[in-house]
Amino acid sequence: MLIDVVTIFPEYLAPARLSLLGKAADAGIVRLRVHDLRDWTSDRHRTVDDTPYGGGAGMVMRPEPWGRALDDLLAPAGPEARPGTAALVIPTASGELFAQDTAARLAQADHLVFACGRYEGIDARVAAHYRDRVGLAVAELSIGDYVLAGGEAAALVIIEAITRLLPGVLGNAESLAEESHVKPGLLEYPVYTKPPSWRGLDVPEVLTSGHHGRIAEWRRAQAAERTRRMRPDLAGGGFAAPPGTVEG
Ligand code: 6GU
Repeated sequence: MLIDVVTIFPEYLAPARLSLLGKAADAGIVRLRVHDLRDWTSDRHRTVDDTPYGGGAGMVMRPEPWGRALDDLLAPAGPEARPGTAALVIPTASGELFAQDTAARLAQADHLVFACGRYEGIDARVAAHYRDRVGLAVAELSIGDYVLAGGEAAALVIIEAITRLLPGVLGNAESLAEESHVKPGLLEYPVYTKPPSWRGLDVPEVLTSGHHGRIAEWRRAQAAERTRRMRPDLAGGGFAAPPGTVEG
């Protein structure tokens, strides 16, 4: 998978070179390229933003640098041409909520281009152009109900969630199936390792019993209890109010 990230803060993506994604890159499973949006500006000041039409606070990213950058990255000519499926990901607080199923879907693409906006966001014609005129899959994604200063931190989150799903990236394929949010609506059970007693807290007896049936049943019950306690909105078929909801 080729991942291109366009941002006005290329250094922000440095952590993506570490750990899991770093290993995936070394193994040739992922290629990550980070680009400075200002390389596609044409004025002396390398301007990327302007005041919003209709008024209001803050600045909006102008469409022209984005159009030039995305054209270059999405439709390279000659030997750099890429067959296969590409998608444009635009992290934005006003996007669709990013979740495990979104990660699994995006993990099927062979080319992802992330357009990281700053300020009040990117001129809306950019998403419209690539979705409606170019016919590209365009995903405007939010990573949660809070406001970040830009799309870079969200892009890091989304890239990590996607790349760990690629074949060969995780050492243990089983850990993919077991974890929270893969079994829809169920959080992961609590886990323990050595020592058997730590500061007076003992590992639950069932886990050292060697009885695989009882262990599986205990884990199922713990996962259900934890889900009810931590995420009542997920438990019981998803009809409960989400966390933070004030009832009455
Ligand atoms: Cl993707 N971007 C910004 N700026 N804020 C967010 C977000 C994204 N997801 C949640 N808040």
